[in-house]
Amino acid sequence: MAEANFGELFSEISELLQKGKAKDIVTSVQKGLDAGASPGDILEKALMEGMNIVGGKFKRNEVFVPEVLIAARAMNKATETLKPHLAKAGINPVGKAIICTVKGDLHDIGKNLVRMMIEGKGIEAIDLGVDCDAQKIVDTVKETGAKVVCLSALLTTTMTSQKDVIDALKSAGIRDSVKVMVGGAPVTQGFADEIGADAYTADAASAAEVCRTFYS
Ligand code: B1M
Repeated sequence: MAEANFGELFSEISELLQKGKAKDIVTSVQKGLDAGASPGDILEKALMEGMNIVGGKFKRNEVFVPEVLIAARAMNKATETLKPHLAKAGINPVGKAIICTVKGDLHDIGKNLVRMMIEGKGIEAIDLGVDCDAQKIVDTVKETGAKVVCLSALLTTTMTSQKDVIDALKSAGIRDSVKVMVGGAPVTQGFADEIGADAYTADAASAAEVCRTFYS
């Protein structure tokens, strides 16, 4: 497929995502990869583009939770297909990082993207999933010796759970042994400073870059 034609394929992928066609989207993503489209472009110009359209419709009450959920499932299927291409696994990981979506929050697409990107930097990601309790993070830091904790929050009501994790690390006496990175749509640099996080980044690629600096 000629480079110029990827635009058409990206629109097709975006539409499949908006319709939640998980099976078809995997086929189209694979088609793009086979034709030489960059995995990063498929992610940003097709998948994230489609998810932003869904997000806008959700905001304007043009679609509702079930539609968003099936779009999210399609997004997760598509990103799983992209994963090996985005994350060229390092043979010897440079270190471990814990990643999760914080307590009360079920959004996992951004968190999964951050995980894939940090894995692409040769870091072993310990994914604790969504709705993750602060104590579970403390326990996992102690068990694994992970150097970095990556916290994702998508709701204004759950970003405060990022502070709870920092407080729990302090109470356990291990705050200084880890770097805490925060992110997610409502999170800002100002909020990160306020809660005493070590880093804030706006997107998954920057998160991976900053995360990697903590292992040098
Ligand atoms: Co929800 N939702 N949702 N939702 N949802 C939002 C976040 C919302 C903005 C929609 C809206 O109103 N426009 C709104 C939040 C409003 C607010 O608090 N400010 C909202 C709401 C209100 C809710 C519910 C309360 C709805 C309800 O039930 N009435 C409910 C809450 C459930 C809960 O968590 N307890 C809810 C539920 C859901 C679904 C389950 C239906 C589904 C999630 C499915 C899933 O994740 N498996 C869903 C979805 C899909 C969305 C939208 C449409 C898309 C989110 C997404 O995945 N974006 C979203 C609207 C939107 O964002 N346009 C919305 C794509 C993803 C790649 O972006 O996660 O932002 P994002 O990640 C980015 C960056 O933020 C960053 O990197 C990524 C890009 O590179 N990033 C980090 C993320 N984590 C990072 C960590 C880092 C660094 C960067 O360092 C550690």
